[in-house]
Amino acid sequence: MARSSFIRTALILCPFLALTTGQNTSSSADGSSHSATPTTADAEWSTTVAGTPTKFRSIFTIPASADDGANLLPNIEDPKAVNAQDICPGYKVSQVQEDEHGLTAVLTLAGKPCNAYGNDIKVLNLKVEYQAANRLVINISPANIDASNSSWYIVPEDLIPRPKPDSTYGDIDLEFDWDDEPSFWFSVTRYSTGDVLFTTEDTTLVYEDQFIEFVSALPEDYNLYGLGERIHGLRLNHNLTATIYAADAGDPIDRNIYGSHPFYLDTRYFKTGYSGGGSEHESYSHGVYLRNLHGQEVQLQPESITWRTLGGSIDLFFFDGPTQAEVTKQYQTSAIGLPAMQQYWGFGYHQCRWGYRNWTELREIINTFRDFDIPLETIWVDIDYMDQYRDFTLDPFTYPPSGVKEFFDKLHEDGQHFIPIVDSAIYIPNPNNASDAYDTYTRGNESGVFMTNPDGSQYIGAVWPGYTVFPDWMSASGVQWWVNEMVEWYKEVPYDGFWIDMSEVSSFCIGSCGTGNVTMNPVHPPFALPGEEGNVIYDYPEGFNITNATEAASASSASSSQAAKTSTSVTVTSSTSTSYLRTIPTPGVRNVGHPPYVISNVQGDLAVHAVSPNATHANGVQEYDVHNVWGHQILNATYQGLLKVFPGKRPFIIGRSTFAGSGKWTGHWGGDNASKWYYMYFSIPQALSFSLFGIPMFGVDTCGFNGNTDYELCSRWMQLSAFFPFYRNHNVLSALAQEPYRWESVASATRTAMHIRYSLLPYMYTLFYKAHTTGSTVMRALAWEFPNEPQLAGVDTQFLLGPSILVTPVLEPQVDTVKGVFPGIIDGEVWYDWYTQEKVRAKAGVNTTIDAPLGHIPIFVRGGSVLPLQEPGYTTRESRKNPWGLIVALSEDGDAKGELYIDDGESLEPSGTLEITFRAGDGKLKADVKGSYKDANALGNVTILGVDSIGKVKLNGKSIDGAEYDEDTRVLKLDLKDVTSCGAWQGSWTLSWE
Ligand code: MIG
Repeated sequence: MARSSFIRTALILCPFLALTTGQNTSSSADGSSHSATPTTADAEWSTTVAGTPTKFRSIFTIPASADDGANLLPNIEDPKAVNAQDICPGYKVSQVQEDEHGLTAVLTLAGKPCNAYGNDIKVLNLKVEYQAANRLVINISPANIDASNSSWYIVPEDLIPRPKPDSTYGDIDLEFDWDDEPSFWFSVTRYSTGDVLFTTEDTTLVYEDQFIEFVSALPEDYNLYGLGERIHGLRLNHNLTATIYAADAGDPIDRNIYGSHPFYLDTRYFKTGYSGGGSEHESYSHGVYLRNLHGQEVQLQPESITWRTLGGSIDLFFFDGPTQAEVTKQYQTSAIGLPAMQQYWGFGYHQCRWGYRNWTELREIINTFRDFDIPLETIWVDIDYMDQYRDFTLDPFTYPPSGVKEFFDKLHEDGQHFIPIVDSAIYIPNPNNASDAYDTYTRGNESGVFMTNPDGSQYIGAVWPGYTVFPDWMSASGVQWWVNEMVEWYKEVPYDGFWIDMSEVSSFCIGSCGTGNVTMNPVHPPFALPGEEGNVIYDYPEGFNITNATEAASASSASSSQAAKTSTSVTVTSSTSTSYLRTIPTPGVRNVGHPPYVISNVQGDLAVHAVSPNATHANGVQEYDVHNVWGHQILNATYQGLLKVFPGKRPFIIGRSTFAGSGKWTGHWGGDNASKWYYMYFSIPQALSFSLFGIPMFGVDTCGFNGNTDYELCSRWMQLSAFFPFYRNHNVLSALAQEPYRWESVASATRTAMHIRYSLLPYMYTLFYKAHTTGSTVMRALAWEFPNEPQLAGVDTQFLLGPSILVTPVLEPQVDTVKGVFPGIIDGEVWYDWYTQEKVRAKAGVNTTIDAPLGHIPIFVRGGSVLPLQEPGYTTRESRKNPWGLIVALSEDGDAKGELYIDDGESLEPSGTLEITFRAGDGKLKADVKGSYKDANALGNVTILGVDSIGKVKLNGKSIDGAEYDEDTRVLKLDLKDVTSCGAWQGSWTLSWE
């Protein structure tokens, strides 16, 4: 395992018993007392949750066995499984027709059908298109497709658009070749270098109705990235089975989780032969995207990649790069769409937890942030606010409608925002109980918007509210119904955006388990909620026993007496032989429930914890064929809804299950991580992967979701996440509270990091504008900005925010230094310490030890950049009224450049914008201002780093007073507030200092 060094479970003294005091246990070890004024709620958040009348209900509990699937052995682990490569005949090529835009041919099965994991397709059409100067696509699909089976093979254009060929383009650097000895194979070569990017030579194409397999060689030491969603290091390991199948699974390492992104980036380094003292390598990158919605398994082995799907077609796109930045742009602009522009407030700080129990408590949380002077932009509520977990409702006791006006008037007046969770499943009311009526269901049912069973009856699964139905986004009125529910609910609850959960789509039982059982509704899920019935959270971060020795000792002794009690209830069964369900392909028949090929799915059976593959859509399409896009479609529907609620404004959505292209509507959070140091590390590769997937609005549950956190982890994590686009702290029900003010050290570390983040908001916003308009990335891997340094290819413990900010976080407990590289130094790059503003003295290509005591996150500014800043206010609304600032970090040659984009921060099509380009060199900084947006804020602090000599300081030729120059640090500081009092960007200007 690539990252095993981060998984230091050995350090944990667990299991601890959760302490029954409401105080966070880390308070004394923190060296200060728990300084937050404990709210009344705080005292109840430990082992017992005095929940609302509608939670922890004494109602029928669905038996746990309802979610037990068949016992399956993944093919890759099955010693008895046949290797399709050994037994399948491959294809022969005929009827080749070629022109300058590509080629078509017919592929005919070259022998007796092998029917390895389905029914062999005897005749295939091959279509190769040179679509654009940088793009080639290879499409292989069955020759005989009709209305009855088209969804098995063809991705509908209206669901996932297919890149269209450019009408004209110049030379293309990708070359397709094929042969049919011994059977059909193909290759894609980068013409200019002769490098073979993909080749199926010496392998067999297997093409069946439930199984496609093609294999390509890869160079030794390959660098592949992507193939998500997964908790994994940034660079994919050479022995990895990357399953792509949307799953409601709390961030297990290396397994398939919420999203589906069948895309990879491949970066190859070559020696240049140059040895003049700079870097001696260069790299070429290309991208590969399989436009296919089916369950997939991409198996990486030391020198090959095997791509398997459970259906669909081969629709394989190659993007020629040759840099990562170009690949990502090509992928987004031609295939999946550019990421949504965010509202400005989306970059403020978000506070969430599962377990905020009423309006009063929410208000107290908001007030306490203010008392501690920790910026809070948005308060989030989890399923607690709902009436019995039903979408578009409020709990009548704890979140009564009567409390709405007071809560929202104040919140919105203060420039703050509210985001509710909205679940994917819809409660189906008990027909025997008139008072159980649920209008959202009734309206949907009348419009026929719910998924069905193959026999046409309603498909009824189970989620939080009890037995539920599931919106069918392919039904004629599904989206319209959802939009209408959003519009109507907004009249009751003036939310500011949506948080979409459970959209894989999750169901807590196999199949239509509610059929015939709806008269029992509401029912309880087949498992205990955190905190419920002795389901106690006793997990702490690694190192808790050291940082919190006293608490850890008492917890551990308490836990041993507890252990004695609980151990009696454990029944150990041992079995020596297990039998597995194996499906033998049947001629002419598909088995969607248990396809013959068993992918390595985290849930095992495809029907576990998800709507089953045989659930049916209004147009007859089976869930089997479109499972991976359910979450994508609810995001689309939600985007439409928000457009209706807020006409002309950018929708704010954070979604759990995404597909290639979801970024055009939504951001994403990393799902159910845990309060462990290794999950803090994994947040970086997960974020960088989502940069590649075109979803830059990404962040994880800061301080950790599952388990209890502690002050040390939470302090480090609050600082790290401050440099992620989406910055949210979220916690599981019943875990100890983890708002940053719960510990003085975390509060102070948070203020420090937030001050930097909020100062940098103009830079972040400009990066997003660039991402939205060009497909550039926001969070960047070091390797992408410094493509000539092969040793950076796997670095994911550090990252860049845009081109100019280097973040080197502490990712382990009990240290006060961190090791990091300063990329580019070999080619003359200069870095400045954010805090001291001095040039970093570091050697090229080696790890440097950097001071990083608790409360300090090392941040460096890249020489050659101009960073636009704004003085932080408590909210982004306040920040936007403050003076601007600039950091001009000069390169070795005394140059720098940068950009600033400004608009109203919310409109889809702003009526005015400002684009400012900065260029520094020869002792001058020029700001070139274009556009018509009115902004009257002055330019406050300008800080110029790396100034070697100084003369008279002038703005547009007029002398400026008050400049401060420090010869030792080489920092020049100016305050231009007075001379720019009518606005920093009223026109272009030049500042000179030589
Ligand atoms: O299965 O709504 O990922 O963020 O707090 C739990 C409760 C359901 C899963 C989400 C998590 C959220 C939780 N939800």
